[in-house]
Amino acid sequence: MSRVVRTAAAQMGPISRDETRASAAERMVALLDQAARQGANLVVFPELALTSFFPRWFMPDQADVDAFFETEMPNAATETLFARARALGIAFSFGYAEMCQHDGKLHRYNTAILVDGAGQIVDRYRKVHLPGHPEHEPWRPFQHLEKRYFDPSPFGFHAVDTLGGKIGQAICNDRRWPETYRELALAGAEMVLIGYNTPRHYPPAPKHDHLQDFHNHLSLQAGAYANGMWVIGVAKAGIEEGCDLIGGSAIVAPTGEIVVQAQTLGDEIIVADCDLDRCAEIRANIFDFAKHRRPEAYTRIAAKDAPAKG
Ligand code: CDT
Repeated sequence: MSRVVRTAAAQMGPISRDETRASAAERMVALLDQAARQGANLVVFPELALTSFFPRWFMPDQADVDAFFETEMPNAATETLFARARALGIAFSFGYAEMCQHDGKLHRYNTAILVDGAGQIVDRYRKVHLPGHPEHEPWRPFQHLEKRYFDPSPFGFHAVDTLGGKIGQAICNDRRWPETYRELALAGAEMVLIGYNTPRHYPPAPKHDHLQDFHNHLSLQAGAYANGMWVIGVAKAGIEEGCDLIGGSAIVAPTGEIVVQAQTLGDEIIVADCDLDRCAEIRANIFDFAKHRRPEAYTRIAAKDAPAKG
């Protein structure tokens, strides 16, 4: 049986601070329709797809922060998106700011969900690697307050059975960490969906600004190759509230090759046929985990202590 997933990366252009969730969702429906016309079975949207990337603003009043969060999903703003995808039988994923209760406490996560072709949420992933800083740092031209506004996920990485294979998710900064891909590969993932919002300017190390696109693809391609899996990287791109976000959404094969890449910094669909059986090209050979992996030599990887210096 064929295990080809015709996958669309649905890059989104900027979302302004005053754009409503309903308007963002309407743009997502338009992208979904375009992907459907190209025969897609899966459409992948970016991180925090319903709002502007709000961690760039210091908001002393928690009520202003909470206004960017969703307390249920689907909700009034997204039910049209869910309904259209269900009618078309298309699976989709997108990121949003999630407020929820568990362990008797209120939590706020940077979350991505995967919805199957029948409209069921089959995976909910909360971001593990939260970048940035917890306090207001007025010297920066813009803030990156994910460490203030979100809880780091206690749930780790996982892969779910859907679309005839095993699919995993990660979010933005996760894609820079080799551990993300290896954890997902060990969970069996054959494809990883990764939305991102990446400013071109990195205030603590501005000399790397010209390398942002390179580091994006370097991470996605290395993760795909070293683990023999498909990686779908999807940007929110363009000048959003004065902040320059990189594009470069890409579908990367298990060989590490970019199969297709976005050409614009706006709303754009790119599509590729992702044959999950191609993972074996790498996993049955150079990265045959059962034959060649040496976990007994990797004990520091999961240890909590800081690594030795020098
Ligand atoms: N959204 C997100 O995780 N962005 C980060 C920006 C750099 S860290 C301040 C990223 O890794 O792309």
